[in-house]
Amino acid sequence: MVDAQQPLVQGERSLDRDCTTLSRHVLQQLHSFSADAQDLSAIMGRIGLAAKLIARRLSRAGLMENVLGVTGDINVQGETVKKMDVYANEVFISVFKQSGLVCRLASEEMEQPYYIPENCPIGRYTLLYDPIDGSSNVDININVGSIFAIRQQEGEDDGTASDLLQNGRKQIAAGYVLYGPSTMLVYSMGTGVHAFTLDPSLGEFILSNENIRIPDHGPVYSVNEGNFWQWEESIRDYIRYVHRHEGYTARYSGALVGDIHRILFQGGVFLYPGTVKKPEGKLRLLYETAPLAFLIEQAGGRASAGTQDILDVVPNKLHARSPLIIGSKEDVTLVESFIQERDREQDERLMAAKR
Ligand code: FBP
Repeated sequence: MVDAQQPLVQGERSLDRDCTTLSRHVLQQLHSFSADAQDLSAIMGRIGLAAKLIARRLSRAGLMENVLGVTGDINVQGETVKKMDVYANEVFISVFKQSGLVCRLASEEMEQPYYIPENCPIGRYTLLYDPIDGSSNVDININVGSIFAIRQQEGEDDGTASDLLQNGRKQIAAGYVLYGPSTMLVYSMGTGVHAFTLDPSLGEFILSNENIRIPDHGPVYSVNEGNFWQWEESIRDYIRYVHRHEGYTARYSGALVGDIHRILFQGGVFLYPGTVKKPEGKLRLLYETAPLAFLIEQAGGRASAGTQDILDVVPNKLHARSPLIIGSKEDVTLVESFIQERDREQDERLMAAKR
């Protein structure tokens, strides 16, 4: 007779771990088998299925016709669309059809939210996602990712999805998938950050890291220094500082998810600042910066737009952008201190000019 209180022996421990799938872990996190908990567990299960389908396509892309390259279209972001962007976007829509779970899907690749009529109004959840993050890496087989967030629909939707234009604290879950040497899914339901690794032999995401904590400081700074001359002086000051101080190392993969994954485990800071021409920067708030801010804050880190936390930024439109400074709390605070210093100097100059 097995005594459940007895510590699991090695065999049983690995068996128990092997059985800790994503959907089961969500129920454990929510400490409930309620209808809502079952729905969220099912939603995470479907995100896992989308990730498996995309990982399979990426792993064989080089051997298949018509999978890599561009479609010739320009998306709502003004960017050239990759064939993998379209495939991955459709995968996320397909896995939620006939689910009764998600009524709306809002994506980097779609100007307006996509409604799944058979899921509305019963499905009160909205999935916001970037189907392929790091698109510039896709055709050269370097790591890419998917980013997702789940929000609850508030009130009736008149077709504008205006209830989505709220700050990131309205997210009830968020995470990313990293398509790297192994495929990993990292998520949070607001109760810590947990990572799963896809076991191809099982076809299941299995728990590999639980309650991940980001170091308070790390050596990595991750930024596209090619934009140096387009930045505000404050950001240039920070980069000059890391150039002049021991203990810093530059890492920039071209895929936000890959850079955030490194910083989550090793510490450091990722920056995509605004530029003089585009002060709001490049990255999108609702399906890139806010989901990652939710995750990193849950891991004990910080995410800033420069003068306020990313999770407090209210989008003025579905594809709103925001500057991003994210990672270890000491490093994010250090970058902010350069911005505050410049703002203080500017205020002093303005005051002096008024006298
Ligand atoms: P996509 O979602 O279109 O790939 O854009 C986001 C992104 O590729 C991030 O993953 C990455 O950090 C950044 O843009 C790279 O931008 P840049 O080439 O300007 O450095």
